Amino acid sequence: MFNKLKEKLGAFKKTIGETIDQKVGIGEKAKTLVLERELILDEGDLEKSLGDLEIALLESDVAFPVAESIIDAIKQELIGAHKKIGANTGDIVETALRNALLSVMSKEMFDFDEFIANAPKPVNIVFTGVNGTGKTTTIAKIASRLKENGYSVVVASGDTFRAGATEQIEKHAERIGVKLIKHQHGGDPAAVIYDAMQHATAQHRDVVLADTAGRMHTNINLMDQLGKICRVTPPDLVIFVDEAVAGNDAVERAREFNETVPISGSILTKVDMDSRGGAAISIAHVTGKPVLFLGTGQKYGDLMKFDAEWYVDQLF
Ligand SMILES: Nc1nc2c(ncn2[C@@H]2O[C@H](COP(=O)(O)OP(=O)(O)OP(=O)(O)O)[C@@H](O)[C@H]2O)c(=O)[nH]1
Ligand SMILES: [Mg+2]
Repeated sequence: MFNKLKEKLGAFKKTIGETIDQKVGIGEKAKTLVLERELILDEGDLEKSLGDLEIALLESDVAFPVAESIIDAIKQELIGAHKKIGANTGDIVETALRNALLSVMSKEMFDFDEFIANAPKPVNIVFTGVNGTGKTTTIAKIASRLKENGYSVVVASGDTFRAGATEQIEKHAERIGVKLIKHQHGGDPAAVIYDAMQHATAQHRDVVLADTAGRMHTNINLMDQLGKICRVTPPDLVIFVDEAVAGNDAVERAREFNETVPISGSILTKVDMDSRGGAAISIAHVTGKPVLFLGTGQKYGDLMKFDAEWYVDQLF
C-alpha cells in the first residue's frame, strides 16, 4: 500500500541525510559549528532535497498547496534549528518529515467510534460524493460494522435519481439485516432522509445512514439539492466519499463539496487498487477534517479505520 510515496520519501531521507552527514563532516574538520555536537542547517543545504521532495509529493497525488505546506513545515523544523548530532541523521530527517505530514493532516481529528458512542441518538450521517466512488458500498460496510458493534441501524435510500439505486441498497440492507427507508424513483431525497429520521426516532434506533445520488461538484442544481437535504434534516456528520485512485481530482472535489455542505470527514475507497497514497494527505488538508476510513475491497469487511499516525508509519 502507498508504495510509490513510500519509495520517494525514502529517497528524500537518504539524500538529505547525506547532506547533513556532509555538513557534519565539514564541521568536524573545521571544529566550528559542531562544538557542542550541534549543527545549524541553512536553506541552501536543503534546497535541492526539498525541491526533489516537492516533485515527489506532487507525483504521488499530493496537491500543490499541500506539498508547499509540507515543505514549509519541514523547513521550519530543520532550517536554523540547532540540531543535536546524534548517531543517526536519518532520525532528524524522518522526525521532521513525520511531523510535517501529521501537521498538514490532523486538523480537527475526531474518532468515529467515540463520536457514535457519545452522540445523541439517532445519529444522522449523510454520505456524499461524485458518481461511482463507492458511497453505497461504503454505507453497507459501515452499516455492517455498526451492527457488529451492537448499534441499531436504519439506511435511507436518498438516491432517488439513478435507476436501480434503491434496489442496490435494498439488497445490501436485506443481506446485513437492517431497516431500509425508501420512496419511489424520482422522489425528493430530503423527504426520504426525513422519514428515516422520524422512523429511527420513533423506533429508538441508533444511527441513520443516508445514501445520496452521485453528483458532479460542477452540477449547480444537484449541489443545491444536497444543500437542501442538509437543511431539512441537519446531519450530525457529512461524510465525503471518494476513491484514492482519483488522486488530485478527488482533492478538488473535496474542496467543492466542502463549500456546499461542510464535510465532517472523508472516506477514501479503492485503496486496494493502484493508489499513490497522496490523496489522503491532501483531502484531509483541504477539508481540514480527518480521513475516517479506507475502503480496501468490495466485501463488507474491507473497511479499515484510518489513523494519521498509522498512515505516516506506513510511509516509512
Ligand atoms: N476494489 C474496490 N471496489 C470498490 C470499493 N468500494 C466500492 N467499490 C466498487 O465500486 C463500484 C461503485 O460502488 P458504489 O457503491 O455503487 O458507488 P456509488 O458512489 O454509490 O455510485 P453512484 O451511486 O452511482 O454514484 C462497485 O463496483 C463497488 O463494488 C473498494 O474499496 N475497493
Ligand atoms: Mg450509490
